[in-house]
Amino acid sequence: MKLFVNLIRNLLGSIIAFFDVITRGSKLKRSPEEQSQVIAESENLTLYQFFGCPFCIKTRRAMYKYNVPVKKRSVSEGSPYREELLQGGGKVQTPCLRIENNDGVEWLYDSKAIIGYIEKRFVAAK
Ligand SMILES: N[C@@H](CCC(=O)N[C@@H](CS)C(=O)NCC(=O)O)C(=O)O
Repeated sequence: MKLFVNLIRNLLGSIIAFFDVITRGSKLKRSPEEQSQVIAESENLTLYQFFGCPFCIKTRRAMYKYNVPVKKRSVSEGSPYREELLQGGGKVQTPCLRIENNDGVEWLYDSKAIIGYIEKRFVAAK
C-alpha cells in the first residue's frame, strides 16, 4: 500500500514538475556584479526538499524566477540528508531552507516563509 501511495505521489509530482519546467518564465536579470553577489550569498543556503512535493516545486519556481541558485538536498527515504534535516530542523517536512549566517544556523520551514525570505533578501532590497 505504501509502495502504491509513493508511486502515485511520484507520478503526480513528476507531472507537476514537468509542467513547472515547461511553463517557467524568464529569470530576473541583474548586472554581472550584482549576480555574483547573489551567487556568493546563496552559498550559505540549502533547500531540503522532495522532487515532486508541490510546496517544493513552488519554492524552486520562485528561486528560479528570482535567479537565486540555492543548492538542493533531497530528503527522500534512505537519503542521509533526511536525518540531517530531522536533527537540524526538528522534523522531516519539506521544503525547509537551511540558512547559515554569522549567528549560526537557522532552519526555515514553510514555502511561503521561504519565498518571503528570498524576496526580502534578494529582490525587495536590491
Ligand atoms: N505549509 C507547508 C506544507 C508543507 C508540506 O505539507 N510538505 C509535505 C510534503 S509535500 C511534507 O513535508 N509532509 C510531511 C510532514 O508534514 O510531516 C508549506 O507550504 O511548506
